[in-house]
Amino acid sequence: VDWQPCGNFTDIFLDKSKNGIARIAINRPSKRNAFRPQTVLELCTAFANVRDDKNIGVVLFTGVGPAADGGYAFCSGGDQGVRGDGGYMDEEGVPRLNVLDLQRIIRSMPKVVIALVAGYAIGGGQVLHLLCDLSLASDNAIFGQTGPKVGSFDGGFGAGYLTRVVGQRKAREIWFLCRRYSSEEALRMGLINAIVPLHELEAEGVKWAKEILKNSPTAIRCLKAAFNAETDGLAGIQELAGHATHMFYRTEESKEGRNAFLEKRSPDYSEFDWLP
Ligand code: 2NE
Repeated sequence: VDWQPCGNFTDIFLDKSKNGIARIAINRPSKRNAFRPQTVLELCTAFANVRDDKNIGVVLFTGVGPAADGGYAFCSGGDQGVRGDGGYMDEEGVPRLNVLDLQRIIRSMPKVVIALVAGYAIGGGQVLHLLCDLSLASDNAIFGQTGPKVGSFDGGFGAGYLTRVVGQRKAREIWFLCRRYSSEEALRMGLINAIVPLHELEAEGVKWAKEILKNSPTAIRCLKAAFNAETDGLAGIQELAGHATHMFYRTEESKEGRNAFLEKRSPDYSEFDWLP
């Protein structure tokens, strides 16, 4: 892939290709790609950049690896080294949980986000992989929660959406016992879409992305919002409705309303049918 580096980041990489794919990678391998507030801020910036780029339809979200000690990770959650009282401390000493903003951006952006999980997806990193639309894992991937061990939890998407994906029994097991699960176990419980040999992970992600990119962008964006609407209440319906409005604005019927207002006349909708 003809990756072109974009932006000026310290904790992540953002690359784009000319064929509609972007790659966002957490670049803190020595910390198993744990995120600090700066990491999350950069991820939010990168995802927002990709969301606004009409040439990009699919994002591959991954972690840089291996680390110097040979260890691989997608993400090991919040950096416990900067965890203060009330959140993860940023450079100004403000306690933050800004990963929740990132979760919402990934979930609501009208593009397909594919997690490429090589190594650990643990804690808040497991939640990030869960929120991606699709997840491909290498054969060395390991999934799990540590929240109750380290005095934390994610009771939002981390518990609720996990339950939708793996069911009540398994979700409670994952959070209450804090065990680690192999990629085979993750596949069996529906946490991931496929297992791929480690060194083929990115190539497989690109293959899935290319297949998606052959399809209708509008159908995909509406489907993503529809899947979200099933679980996200009014916020999910808002997304889907927003796409409907977006499409309606492009019709002659909608334009007639706008034009009539601007021309200071009554709108004439007589040529538009009341279809069944
Ligand atoms: C990820 C895991 C299982 C990897 O184990 P291993 O044995 O492969 O590596 P090791 O030696 O533990 O880690 C390598 C280096 O990365 C650092 C370690 O401290 C170590 O550093 P050095 O000792 O070499 O200096 N590291 C790894 N994860 C880190 C982390 N999260 N924060 C800071 N440094 C980290 C193993 O490392 C592990 O279990 N990590 C901790 C996972 C964890 O508890 N994450 C936080 C969960 S809470 C959360 O993410 C969260 C939430 O629940 C709600 C909202 C927001 C966030």
